[in-house]
Amino acid sequence: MISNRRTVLSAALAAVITLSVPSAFAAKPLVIGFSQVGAESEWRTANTVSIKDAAKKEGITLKFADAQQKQENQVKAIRSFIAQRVDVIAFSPVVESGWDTVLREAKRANIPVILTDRAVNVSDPSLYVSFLGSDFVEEGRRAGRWLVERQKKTPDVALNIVELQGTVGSAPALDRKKGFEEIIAGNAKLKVIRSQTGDFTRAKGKEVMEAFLKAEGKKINVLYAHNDDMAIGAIQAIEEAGLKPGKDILVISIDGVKGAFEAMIAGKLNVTVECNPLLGPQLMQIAKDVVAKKPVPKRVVTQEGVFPAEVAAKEFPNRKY
Ligand code: GYE
Repeated sequence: MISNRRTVLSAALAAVITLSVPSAFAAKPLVIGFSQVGAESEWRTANTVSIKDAAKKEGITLKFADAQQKQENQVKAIRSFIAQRVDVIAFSPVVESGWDTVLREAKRANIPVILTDRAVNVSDPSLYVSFLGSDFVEEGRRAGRWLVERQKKTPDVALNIVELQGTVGSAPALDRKKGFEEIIAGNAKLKVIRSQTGDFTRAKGKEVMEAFLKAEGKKINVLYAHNDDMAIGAIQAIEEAGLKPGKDILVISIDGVKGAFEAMIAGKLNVTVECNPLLGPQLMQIAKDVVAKKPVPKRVVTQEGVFPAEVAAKEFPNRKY
């Protein structure tokens, strides 16, 4: 009798275990805490949509925090993700430095960190598992190479360049400046006469271009903007000053958003160097692999092209952002 009851009990227990254990694992969705830079540009908007859509598609719970372009907000968001014990922390660091402390806290809590889009400058590379994003130095070089080629059409004319930099201390601003300078260095006909930040926004791009025009007037032959939004803002300033963007002043920018293609079709922008914001699907894959303890690459570089105004109308229907 007693042994019979035991058999029944243990059979019931086994049934509970077999039923509950696998389903408990299967039901637990992956939780990612993501700290986004902000909503400063068309690029950023496309990046946010890509990340949210990819998480949804994969059934991943995404805790999304917008830092409004402030590092302190990102640090707070990361600390709150640690407190909530998310499975993975991902973020696009607004600036390169100042991350050691908070990333050490994440490491101590055993939460893997994935960098998307922008790099950090940390003493210990084990503070993050992977960095997914573009090669910004190469983007700067591509912008420079376009100008060097263009200059060959008028070899005797010296070109005065003004530069609109991205957010001070951000990886894309530092690297796009560096890559561009590397290519134009040694070319006596190409000279940057003014360089200032426009914080990657249209409003700031316009404002700073107005100041450049006030100071240098018709001396300016070329504008190199670290993103399309600043170029689009600056184009407005150029027009308001009675000049023709794309003709009186050559305009070069980076990102390849739809707004840039429209400006090229209108003849106001000469070239955009592509920077792909659609990082969501790759980010989710890396996060899943990390949690599954699969090896992940330390660096994943996005593939990109260059689009001069001549191909803009043909390419426009293919653009996804
Ligand atoms: O180029 C700019 C955005 O980090 C690559 O940030 C990104 C840059 C992008 O605001 O438009």
